Amino acid sequence: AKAPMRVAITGAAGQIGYSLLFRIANGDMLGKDQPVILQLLEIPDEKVQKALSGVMMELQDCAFPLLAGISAHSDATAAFKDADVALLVGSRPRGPGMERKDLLEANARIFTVQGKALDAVASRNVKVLVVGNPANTNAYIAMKSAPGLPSKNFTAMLRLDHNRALSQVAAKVGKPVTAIEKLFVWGNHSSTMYPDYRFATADGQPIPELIHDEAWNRDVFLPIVSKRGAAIIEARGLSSAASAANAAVNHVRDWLLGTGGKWTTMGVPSDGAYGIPEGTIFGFPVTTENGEYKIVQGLDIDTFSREHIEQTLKELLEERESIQHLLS
Ligand code: NAX
Repeated sequence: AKAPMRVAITGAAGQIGYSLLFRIANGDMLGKDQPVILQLLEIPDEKVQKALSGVMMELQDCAFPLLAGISAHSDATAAFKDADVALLVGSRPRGPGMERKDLLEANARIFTVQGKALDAVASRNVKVLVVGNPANTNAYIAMKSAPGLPSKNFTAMLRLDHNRALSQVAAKVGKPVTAIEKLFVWGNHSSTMYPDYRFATADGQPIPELIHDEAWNRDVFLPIVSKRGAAIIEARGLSSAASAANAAVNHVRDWLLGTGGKWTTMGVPSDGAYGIPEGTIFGFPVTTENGEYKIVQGLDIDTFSREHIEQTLKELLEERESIQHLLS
């Protein structure tokens, strides 16, 4: 039997955690033959820790065959000890009267601490996925705070945007999602991200030939994908949780187990591709193999795409600028 893998999850008593932990313990993320140990981190608040203990009781009550251990923590260096995978889900939500800048700063502090803790105690090859918003900038901060770990191991979640785009395109062309390939999303996980189906195919047929409608792309598809999070809050009274957990499972699964040549979307530190400054955590098309991702290179960027890529990059650089003084 395989040795258990250690998965650290922050914000474990939150909404996304309530879906995510059970999917991981069920083997959906690391495979049906891979035992897991869950190392859960939450804020020290007594009520939150109590809620976390309730989630742990439920995990036990599932009697998951692959669940080899669970622990709860309020300290990052304890939670991240020897972690093979770290899912940084917990972050500071926007409170009443809080400016965007305050939010960025509050999160910068959290992700500086957590980056340092990963650097100190996690596996030297820990794979980090940041879900907590602003995800790309938080991932950047964690990466910069962990100089002893490979930068390439710090990623941000664009997969929910990717999956949203995928389901919209599949519905538009009347094919199952499994028929669609080479679709992906550029940029920041925010309303500025840019889903791109110019290279996508459905059962091998180019999507741009099937959807011969620039107005649909611009006036329907882009707004639906970019405002989907808001539409869910409006409908449910709560933000996306099960779909976000599912996207996190998809992201890590593809990263570790490989896409078999297929493209997906990950927020990863730029290698300078497409004019995105090196180190910027940006949504790119990637393929994965043997636990490593590769940015798909050399795609043609037309004027419309360039504008959208520049817009999402600009936002990201502004976010970084506003927290830069907290790094070092
Ligand atoms: P919840 O507020 O339900 O849960 C967050 C949990 O994180 C809380 O229990 C809180 O106590 C905990 N937490 C806060 N600071 C922490 C810290 N320093 N260490 C450990 N735990 C801490 O939010 P939820 O709906 O679960 O969403 C979590 C995050 O995901 C939010 O930042 C949200 O904006 C973000 N999202 C990101 C998405 C993406 O695609 N990248 C999509 C979904 C989601 O909106």
